[in-house]
Amino acid sequence: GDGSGTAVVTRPKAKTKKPSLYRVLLLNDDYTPMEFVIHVLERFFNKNREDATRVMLHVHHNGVGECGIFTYEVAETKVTQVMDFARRHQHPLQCVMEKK
Ligand code: TYC
Repeated sequence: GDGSGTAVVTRPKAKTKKPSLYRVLLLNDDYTPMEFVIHVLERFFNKNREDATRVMLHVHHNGVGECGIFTYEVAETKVTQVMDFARRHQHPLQCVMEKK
């Protein structure tokens, strides 16, 4: 039923394949300002300041960290946006994607 008390007839549905997922990662470097990385995480990955700071510090201390998990097309768009933004600001920040 649908919770409304009415009878709802359902049929088995041919299930389509789930899309492959990709992890988008930021890489540490010695030159990109911490504040710039926080801004990138807020702007392109919709993180609040607290989460953005946590991810940035994780990358700073561990060399790499996850920004999010997306379908291929979205992940590719994020990587391109971040790389273009970093280059425009003349920072060496690297953003990559990997299959989950
Ligand atoms: N290591 C940089 C610094 O000390 C900060 C930084 C953090 C750079 C994360 C890149 O993905 C990065 N200014």
